[in-house]
Amino acid sequence: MKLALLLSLGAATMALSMPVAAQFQKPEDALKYRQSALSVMGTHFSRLGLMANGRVPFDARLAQENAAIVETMSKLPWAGFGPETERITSGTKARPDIWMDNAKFKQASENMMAEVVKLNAAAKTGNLDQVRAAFGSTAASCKACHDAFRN
Ligand code: ASC
Repeated sequence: MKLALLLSLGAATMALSMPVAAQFQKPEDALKYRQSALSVMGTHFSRLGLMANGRVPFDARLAQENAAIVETMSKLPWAGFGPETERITSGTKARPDIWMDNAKFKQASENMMAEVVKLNAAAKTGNLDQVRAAFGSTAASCKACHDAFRN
C-alpha cells in the first residue's frame, strides 16, 4: 500500500515536471492546440482592430476585455511548436524555418508577446489613441512573424 502510494506520487511529480510540449499525446494534437490558440487570439485581436480602425464605435470596456484575452492567448501557441511537430506537412502553414532557425522564431514570438503586454496596458487607459498606436505595433509584430515563418 505504502509502495503504491509512493509510486503514484512519483509518477504525479514526474508528470508535473514535464514540459508542456510533452503533454500532447501526439504531434497532431500540438498542431490543433497551437492553431486553436492563434485562432482565438486572432478573433479577439480583430475585434480590437475594428475599434482601433474606427469601423465600430470605441467601447473602452470591450477593448479591455478583448486585450486581456489577447494577452492570455499570446502565451499559449508556442508549446504547440515542439520539434515533434516539424514532420507535419499537411494542414499547416508553418515553414521549416521555425525549427531550423528556432532562436529567431522564439525572438519573434517574444516580440509579439511584448507588444501585446503594451496593447493590454493601452486598453486599460481607455484612451483610443493609445489603443490605436499599440494595435498598429502589435499587428506589425504578427506580420513580421507570418512573413518569416508562415506560408
Ligand atoms: C489579425 C490577425 C492576424 C494579424 C495580422 C496582422 O487580426 O488575425 O493574424 O491581425 O494580420 O498583420
